[in-house]
Amino acid sequence: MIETFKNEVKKGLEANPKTLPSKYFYDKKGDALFVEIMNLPEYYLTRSELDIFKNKTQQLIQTFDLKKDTYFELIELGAGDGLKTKELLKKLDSQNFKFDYFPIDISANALHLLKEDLNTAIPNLSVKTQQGDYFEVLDSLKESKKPKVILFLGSNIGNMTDDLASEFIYKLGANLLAGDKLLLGVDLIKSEEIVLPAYNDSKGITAAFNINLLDRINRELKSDFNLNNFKHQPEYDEKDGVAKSFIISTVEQSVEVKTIGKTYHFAKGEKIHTEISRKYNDELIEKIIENTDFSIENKIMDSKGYFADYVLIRN
Ligand code: AVJ
Repeated sequence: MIETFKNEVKKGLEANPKTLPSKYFYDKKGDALFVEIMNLPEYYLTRSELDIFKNKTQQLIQTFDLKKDTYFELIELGAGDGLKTKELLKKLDSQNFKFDYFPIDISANALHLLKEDLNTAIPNLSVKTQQGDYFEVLDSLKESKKPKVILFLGSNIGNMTDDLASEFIYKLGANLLAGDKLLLGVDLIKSEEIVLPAYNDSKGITAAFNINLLDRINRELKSDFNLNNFKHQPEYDEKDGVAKSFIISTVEQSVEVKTIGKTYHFAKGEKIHTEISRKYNDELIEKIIENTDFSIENKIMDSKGYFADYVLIRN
């Protein structure tokens, strides 16, 4: 784990332009900052998808095309606090659907809290928490042959390049049977005035979230990044629909990473690319699933048209 982290940091800091992988945002402090981000007024994504789960639940359920007398499995990739999913679970439960809910997450702690919360909120519900890697868990669930609905919400796929997203969805399909569904929640392409503030909030929480990556490298890889000499900078281009986050070196400086045994030089104004947050439209989604075994069954949007939950069917 720490070896992979070290190798990826080394590779990123030796690349030109420099990069660091966004998956390393999520240590204990990063998790807490992300929870704060989700509650920011500027971060519309969570509220938009919650609007869908609260007010378009019946449409979602209809598209899943489930029989009330057939057991199915509802599997969530990266369940987190389950805020949105709980709305769906409540409706499925009250309409007497028969199913098990399998929340998958890397964080055992998040899963423990989610299970406790759901046990109180929906006592009847069968919650089978699965800690670990998505594909390892899916592989173990393949055996059951029960109809499956997979949830991948929150525009989490947006951190992947389109090629990686295609590959990811293709691999999901390989773990499913014909007729199974994939609910893919994605942020839609919209104007800079709406998107950019979501990644540059006025309280500086997103900045702290981004810069925490350097703090994590300091702590875990024994480096001496001076956090005062770096700043957060988001960029968004409505034409291609990609939001990017950078860390900018505000002065010329050198930083030693002890466990790598190297010193890295930064020019004044030099950028480290840390994240992409892709925004989508129908054309992009169609392109991404083109070489997978899925097709689009339905697209359900929030009332503002900011966010979409695409229901894909495994052919
Ligand atoms: C969790 C990947 C959906 O890209 O919008 C929030 C992460 N980064 N603010 C996103 C994030 C900066 C978020 N996702």
